[in-house]
Amino acid sequence: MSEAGGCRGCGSSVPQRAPWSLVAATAAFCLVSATSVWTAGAAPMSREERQKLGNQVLEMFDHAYGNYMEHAYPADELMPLTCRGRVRGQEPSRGDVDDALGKFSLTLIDSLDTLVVLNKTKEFEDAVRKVLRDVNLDNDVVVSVFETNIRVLGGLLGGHSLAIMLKEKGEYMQWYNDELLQMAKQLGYKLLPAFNTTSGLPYPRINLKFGIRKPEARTGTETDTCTACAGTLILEFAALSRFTGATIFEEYARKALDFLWEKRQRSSNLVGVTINIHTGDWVRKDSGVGAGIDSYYEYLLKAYVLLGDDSFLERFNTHYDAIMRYISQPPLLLDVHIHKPMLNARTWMDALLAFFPGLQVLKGDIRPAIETHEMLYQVIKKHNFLPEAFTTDFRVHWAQHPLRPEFAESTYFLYKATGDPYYLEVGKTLIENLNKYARVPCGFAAMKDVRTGSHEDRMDSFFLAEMFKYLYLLFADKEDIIFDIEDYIFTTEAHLLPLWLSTTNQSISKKNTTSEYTELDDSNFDWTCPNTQILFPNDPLYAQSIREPLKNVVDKSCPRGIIRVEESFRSGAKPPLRARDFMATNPEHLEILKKMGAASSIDAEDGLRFMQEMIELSSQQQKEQQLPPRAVQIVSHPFFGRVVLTAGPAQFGLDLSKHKETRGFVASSKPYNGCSELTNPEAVMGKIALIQRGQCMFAEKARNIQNAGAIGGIVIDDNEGSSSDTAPLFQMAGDGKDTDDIKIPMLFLFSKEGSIILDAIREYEEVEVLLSDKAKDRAAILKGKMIPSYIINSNPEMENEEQPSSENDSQSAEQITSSSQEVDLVDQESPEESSLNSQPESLSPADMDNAASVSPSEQISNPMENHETTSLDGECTDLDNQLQEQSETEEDSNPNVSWGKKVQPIDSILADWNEDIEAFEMMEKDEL
Ligand code: DMJ
Repeated sequence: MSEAGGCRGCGSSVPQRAPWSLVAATAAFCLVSATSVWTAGAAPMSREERQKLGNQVLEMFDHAYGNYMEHAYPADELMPLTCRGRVRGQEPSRGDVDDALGKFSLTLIDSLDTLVVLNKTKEFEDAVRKVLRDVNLDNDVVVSVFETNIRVLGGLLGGHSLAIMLKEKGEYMQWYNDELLQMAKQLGYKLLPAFNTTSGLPYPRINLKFGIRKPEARTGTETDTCTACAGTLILEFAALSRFTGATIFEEYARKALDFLWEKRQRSSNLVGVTINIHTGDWVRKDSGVGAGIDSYYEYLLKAYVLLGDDSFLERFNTHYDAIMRYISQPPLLLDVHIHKPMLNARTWMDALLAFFPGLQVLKGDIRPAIETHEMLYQVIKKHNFLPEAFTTDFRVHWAQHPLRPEFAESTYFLYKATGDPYYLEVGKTLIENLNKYARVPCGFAAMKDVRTGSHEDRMDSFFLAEMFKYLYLLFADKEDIIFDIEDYIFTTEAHLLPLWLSTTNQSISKKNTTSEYTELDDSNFDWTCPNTQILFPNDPLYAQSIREPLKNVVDKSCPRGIIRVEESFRSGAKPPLRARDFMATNPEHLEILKKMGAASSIDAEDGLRFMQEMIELSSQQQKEQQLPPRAVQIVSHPFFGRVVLTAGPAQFGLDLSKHKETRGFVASSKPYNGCSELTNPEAVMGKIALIQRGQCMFAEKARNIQNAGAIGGIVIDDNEGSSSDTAPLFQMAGDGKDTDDIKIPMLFLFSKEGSIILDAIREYEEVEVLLSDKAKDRAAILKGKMIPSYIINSNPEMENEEQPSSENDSQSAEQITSSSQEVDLVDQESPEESSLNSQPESLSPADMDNAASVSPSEQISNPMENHETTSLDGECTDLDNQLQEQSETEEDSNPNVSWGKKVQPIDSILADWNEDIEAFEMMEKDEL
């Protein structure tokens, strides 16, 4: 056993585990030395600027939290686009994501300790009272054990930890009597039946009211769970045990961890993504550090820090060695197979792995942390956010981004470890991007597609639990926080648990552990407190020197197949033959092929890899025949670019990815289906015509509106209720003939998105939109423009308010008109090669869908147009793949009627918008 549970050589005057807190909470052990020697590199950021950024974070938090409380509470989450609460059973089911929602005011509970970190003590006190008054943990609803543990149990415990801290300080929370802890205990007992398996691994879901396996429970038939789901309990459960003295929670969590450890793949020391909770067999044998596994590793290391049990550190170290041997291919982290760890299991990475550099800082392994973080930052610079998944050559694989906090988390830890102001600049970029692209009048909206800037109607609770904490702490000085953050450890949801728990109620620490452990050797503590080795000996540019070689790793990356990528990054050695380079006529290639599988095991592995790559490549090529999504952005008052709709492209007409966007007011065509010569050409002339899908070919509609003088067209789906939220991207095929004559851009909107435009016309009459391949920055849309009075006057809310002067009116109206950027039909470049092969639309709607929805094999667009290509001078150009998520639309059968849907009236939305516009204009002035 090491002294004090691993903190060797710590000063004896401090509590037993306090020095570890430096490592746990902020990695300040590095900061102490790093900041004091910092002399060069990224320009230091003044205290004033850091304060300004900290204040910006506070304002953003108020915007998110305030809107949740005003428009969503007591619902679990805010739907920031429709400005109401998300109540399970009252919205179409989104599948597993909804398992986080237990009708227990999730966002409020997840925000509790953030309020204290952000110095909002008064608001914290109010929030705790609300939780005690309103939250019911006994709802008949099936929830995820993992999510409920990290968000709700963690949120209650984090709230309790800071409540008792505040109470002790003597000013706030004087009335508090462990009520949050009592709720946490009640919830803990509700989760325990999930562990009723022979393995001790918990069921993935539980009914809060009825538990598991009773007929009313509607759960308990599952056989599998993810490794992170079973392995991310120990911090909360141990804290609950130690706070309350009820040992059962820690025992159960330990048992699950022991089982996972026993089941690790013994030759690679890796774990798979999913495991059978009854047999312990690995169900998915791929292994990485992202989705499905991430916080299992995190909790092993942090359990050691919090509980001082060497066995956790030993397990973590064993896994960490395996990760660094097989998965880490700096700067990438790539999934491998647990049985064949030299074989990559994927050609892409998921966004959840962005937490890993932060964990590496905690481990004290800074170099790979800096490398991976730098690579991720470059992906962010390219797409504004980290897409849910991206390929090894940094193309978008899954385009959503639900405002995940992992990258901010790692940025914070790296700053603490290096003191390098570069990481402050990174944080500043994150703040700017959130405000520019995700901020909406009623909160912050997840990105549906980082490439187009379109939004999803969701603001997950982790955004408040984690993002604002890490961003605020990044810019804060010690004195900006009312307690010592270094006395706490962050859970995976960034909830704060006090490190003094390590010495409280320790009785269960060693019970029930199934493995024997050898004493840890000194190398485990090389970087612990007090740090005898200076991390950056005489080199304040340490971090920068690691980042430098990776500066252009994303921009200069060319498409790459499945190879051990470290080869191409690390050495000049000739990489193995890649499927996409293979030419059947090349004798050298044929020779290599022959060798594969025959001679050495390396060749055999290359052969397998090659085959796998071939399969991937062919399916990828099929996908690449699809055009990427486009954006319809409403730019007129009161939207000003905030509403971005995901639109389907057309295989004919103006290609918006190659041309300037088209901007214009919209007008409905008559007939609405656009299938014959328009009877209202004067209404659509110079405008973007709205046409309904159906009755004739898309190309025919395009020709009819073009002949009437329209500068673009939007086809709106006639299938009521269809939405880009739930349907794959739809692209409009040509008519099988030459469509070169169609010069205007055409986009497709599903019915839900289409009705947003139609509703806007009903409300405001004049609606101006921008058709483009990617939503434009709102600042650019607004620049130099004022709101014309005729539009302001159309809003009854504003009639009594001060109006702009008449001089301004005429000027602004003119500016708006001239801003419509009409497409010059004569000077257009010739359109892309049109379809050769598309199927004619029939008259039946079902057949029409078949004709127009483009399955990969039916695609007929110019492949060069859609492929990621390498130009002659070696520069890579990027046209990303598209992949749309599909979600279920099944209804929850048990809507809780008392949780009424809160629909915000349009005029109150408008009032909010107006406030927001003012704020935005102020921001703009500030920027100027
Ligand atoms: C959070 O709920 C936690 O950080 C979890 O461990 C992983 N994912 C989300 C945020 O992305």
